[in-house]
Amino acid sequence: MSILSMCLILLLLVPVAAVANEECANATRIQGSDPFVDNGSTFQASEIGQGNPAANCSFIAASTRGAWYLLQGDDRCYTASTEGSLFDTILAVYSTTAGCEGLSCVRQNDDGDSGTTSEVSFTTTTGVDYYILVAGYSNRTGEYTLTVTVRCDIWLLVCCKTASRLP
Ligand SMILES: [Ca+2]
Repeated sequence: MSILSMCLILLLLVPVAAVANEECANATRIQGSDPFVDNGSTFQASEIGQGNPAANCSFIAASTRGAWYLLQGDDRCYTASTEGSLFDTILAVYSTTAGCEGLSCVRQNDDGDSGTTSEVSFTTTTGVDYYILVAGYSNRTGEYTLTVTVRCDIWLLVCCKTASRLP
């Protein structure tokens, strides 16, 4: 057996590091501290796939690979940002009362205020789940930082008027 063959066999035997939250059903729950900060990589994530309800955000394609987060609505406004990420990200936010099959696009953003990372603000309703997808522009993947902050509790009405507009 050649060295090349042995290397190939070894490569096949080494398990590929899966992305734990690459599917909506396995979304990482956003809870605890404000801001909520999480780091990850979409490099090994699988493609969203044809017919996926996530595609009703127009920036998301069947070939999109990303990481999912779940925020339970509480009538407050939130801002999600990928500032600090190491690649050209996209953020998509969905609302649902029927889990991952009932996704409805709330807001999406490609480039926020700082370069090619993304930022979205949105208002939430108690009893509604909000799924946030961290993905890449034109199917790019890489290492990301997601920061979710509660936004303007005191000025809720003003914030929500601004945040409820689709981009
Ligand atoms: Ca971008």
